[in-house]
Amino acid sequence: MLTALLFVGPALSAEHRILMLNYGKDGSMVFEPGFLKAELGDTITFVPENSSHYVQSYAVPDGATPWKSKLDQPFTVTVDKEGVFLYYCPPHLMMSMIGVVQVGTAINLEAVTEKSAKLRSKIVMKNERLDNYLSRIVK
Ligand SMILES: [Cu+2]
Repeated sequence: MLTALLFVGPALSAEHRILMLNYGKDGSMVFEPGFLKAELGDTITFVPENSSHYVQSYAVPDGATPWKSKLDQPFTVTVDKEGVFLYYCPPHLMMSMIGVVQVGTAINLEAVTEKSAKLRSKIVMKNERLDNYLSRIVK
């Protein structure tokens, strides 16, 4: 059993990249892609293509490890729990530099929706971006 898991593990897990950009296809101060569907065990690397960005998780599934990267440094996380991760770039939160990663099933959707309402009060520009990403969560 263990051997089988070790054998199939690497073949199934994907490596994703999310760029931290001053300008992307969703506008200025943006993660790209801002919504990502991943599977348990995948790795995600946040790549600071432009400077003055970092990433911090805001809502994570129960038991998941929160994220916090260093300014201007690439940051790799292996997603260790199923559910929705909502995150943002602290210096640009008010400009809607936020993102959503869904890992497997959105088991914590209710909690994320509740927390996102609190996050919304800190956003000054491009409020529709959060709704756009949340609407892409597969229920
Ligand atoms: Cu930023």
